[in-house]
Amino acid sequence: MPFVIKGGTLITDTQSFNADILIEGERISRIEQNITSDNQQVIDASGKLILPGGIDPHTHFDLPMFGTVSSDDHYTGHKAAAFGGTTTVMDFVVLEPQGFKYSVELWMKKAAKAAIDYSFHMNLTRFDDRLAAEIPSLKDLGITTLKVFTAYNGRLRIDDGSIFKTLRLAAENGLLVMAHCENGDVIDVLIPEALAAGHVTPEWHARTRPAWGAVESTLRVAGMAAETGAPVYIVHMNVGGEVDMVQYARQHGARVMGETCPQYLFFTEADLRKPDGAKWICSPPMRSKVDHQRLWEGLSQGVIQTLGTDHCPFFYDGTRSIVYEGKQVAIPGKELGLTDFTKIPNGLPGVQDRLPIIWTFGVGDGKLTANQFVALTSTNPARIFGMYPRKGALLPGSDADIVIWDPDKRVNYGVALSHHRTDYNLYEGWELVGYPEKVFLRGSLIVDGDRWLGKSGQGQFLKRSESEFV
Ligand code: DUC
Ligand code: ZN
Ligand code: ZN
Repeated sequence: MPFVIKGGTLITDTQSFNADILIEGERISRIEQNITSDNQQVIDASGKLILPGGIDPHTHFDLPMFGTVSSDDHYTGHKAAAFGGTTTVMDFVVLEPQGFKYSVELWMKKAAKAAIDYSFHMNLTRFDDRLAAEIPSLKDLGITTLKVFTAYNGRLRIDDGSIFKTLRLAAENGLLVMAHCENGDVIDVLIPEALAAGHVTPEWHARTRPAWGAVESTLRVAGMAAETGAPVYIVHMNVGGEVDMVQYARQHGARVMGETCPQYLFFTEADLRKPDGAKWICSPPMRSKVDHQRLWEGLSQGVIQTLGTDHCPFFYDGTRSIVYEGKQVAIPGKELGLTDFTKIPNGLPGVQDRLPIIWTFGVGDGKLTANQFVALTSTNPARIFGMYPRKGALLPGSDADIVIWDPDKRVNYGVALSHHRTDYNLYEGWELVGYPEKVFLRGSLIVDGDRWLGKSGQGQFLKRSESEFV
């Protein structure tokens, strides 16, 4: 049944204005002043903001790692995302020996329980002529992005020559390459040295993954992108110097874009030295306050285009169960590396936290405008990943993925409010101002305050078009 959201202030990537929104079926059908509502249900949004549903371009649900698995699957992670105002997520497909099609089908099966809309990126963790020949066929599967790694030698990394060839193929076929930038060779010298010297605590995770490696690797990949004319997207930027490199590349005409994640704006290497430092272990690691400042500048100056999460949660103590949807759940987690930091599963929860945290400390603290917030968390990801204007927009014809946002709502955030299937939250006890009130996925109300109305299987796979350079 059609319904009208009345009296709210619409926030897009470029404008803020008062209007009513008529939703018919799964789409927005009209956006106008004073839509009459004779037979329609009315939702009063006076005093509230209306945002396009968040798009998280970087998640890892149900990802096997170090003998365990990330503790949110494609249902629990989607549910958490929705509670934070995110209605589309993009997950990374593990490349199996059988090739792209097989790997994507496997990930599709895992994602059959989806509760919000989703799409995939393909990890390119091997490179040979046969696989290279298959790359153009990814578009037929609705996947227009490939992720490459300059670290994790012998596991996920492909060499620079193969990255260069991939960029060339991407330029020819309208695909976008995403790059995880660290220096794998240096890391592989430092880790065994640290272990041999008896350095086994979490802080050594950061000390063996130097910031300079991320900076030079970002420039290396940007340089190859410039040579080939391909666009490239640097994932999880964590060092201020990466912002400088992306800025340099863009100033010189290279089509380089980038993402950072909330954890890189708030936490430092010092968090790894806490007694529960394992909670902060992710790759790349947290850096310093100077880096936070440059990353915030990059966001506000348009050098960085998106805010993702790299959501990849593990239990802090997977020997103790939590109650999730009425059932006891325990999944081995960070305790696997109690005596060796290299065995701590890498990753953090964050898919629900992203919008409320960035609203409070980005918009609330005056670092970002509300329009930049929407651009970074929804519209730019939709454009960059070929989903605009179906997603990321408040326009007639767009999917009615809508968040009614209460800018005055105060919450004491943490694990009690979070729906991530894990036993901790990085923002425990933080005071937030601004929170989602209602969340709609293609016109259906899936979150109403603290009530979950969404369903497993309701999320749709999104076949994507070519990337836009933003
Ligand atoms: N980094 C993490 O910390 N976890 C999953 C994948 C990644 O790149
Ligand atoms: Zn990565
Ligand atoms: Zn990742």
